[in-house]
Amino acid sequence: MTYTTILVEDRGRVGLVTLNRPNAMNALNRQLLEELVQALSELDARQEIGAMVITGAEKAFAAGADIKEMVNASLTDMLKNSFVELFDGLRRITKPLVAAVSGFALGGGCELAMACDLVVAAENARFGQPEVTIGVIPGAGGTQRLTHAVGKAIAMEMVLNNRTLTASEALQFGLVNRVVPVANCLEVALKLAGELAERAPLAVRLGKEAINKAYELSLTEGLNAERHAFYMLFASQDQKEGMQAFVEKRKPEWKGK
Ligand code: CO8
Repeated sequence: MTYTTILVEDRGRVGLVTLNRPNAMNALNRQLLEELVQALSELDARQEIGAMVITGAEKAFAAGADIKEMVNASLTDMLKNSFVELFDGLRRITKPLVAAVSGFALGGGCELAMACDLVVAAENARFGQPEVTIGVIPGAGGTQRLTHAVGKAIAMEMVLNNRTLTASEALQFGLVNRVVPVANCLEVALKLAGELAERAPLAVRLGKEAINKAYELSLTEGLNAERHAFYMLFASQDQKEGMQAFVEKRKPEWKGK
């Protein structure tokens, strides 16, 4: 499959997807979102790939949904043809997604970073939900995932008053995993994703699923789901291999089975 708005390459066992609309600050239009979800789904299906990294450019990870594409949209257009639903495709990705964020992560760009499982931020990263400045609100998680991540007080400031967070504030508020110099951002994200790709694939998949359930379920339901996933792994060869390798003091060899 050839893409025009993203670049896709293998970096060892990591699939790297680079948003590539340099003239539009990587604004997320329909085509980009379609290509992104398609590329990630293809990488997700490949056994030799264990994790994916999504990155942008040094100046902009992504400056939001494409305003020029939405400017004349009617309510009916948004309901019937909206590209915003494409975002849900990200939730179907089973392997870990690591965002490497440099520069602006605004609006849909911030939402894209938050839809990833881990975020490595460059020191120049800026996170914001500026939709209020163009007469709308976030539409792909910016009131939900953001509030879970940073809490009500900061989320209110960001969504209602366009407060942007620096990389170190984002780290302090729990929005990102680590902050690194701009020049190392992609390298650190690839290393992190490479480590995840070397771990027991079924355990990583079920761990991701279980953590995401914490957003949706009560504690009792969540603990039950976690316990069932834990038990389920005892049907895998990797559980036998992992525990046996520990007992034999050797490195496990994962099969993903
Ligand atoms: N959409 C379309 N084009 C954009 C966008 C955007 N979001 N952001 C930047 N561009 C374009 C500019 O129009 C400009 O194009 P041109 O050269 O043709 O005029 C080019 O990118 C470079 O941008 P600037 O000249 O503005 O660059 P600056 O360095 O001066 O400023 C900023 C950079 C601060 C990032 C500025 O471009 C900006 O404020 N951008 C808009 C940010 C914004 O409001 N984002 C929210 C958009 S709405 C949204 O995301 C809703 C999410 C809903 C769900 C998402 C599903 C995907």
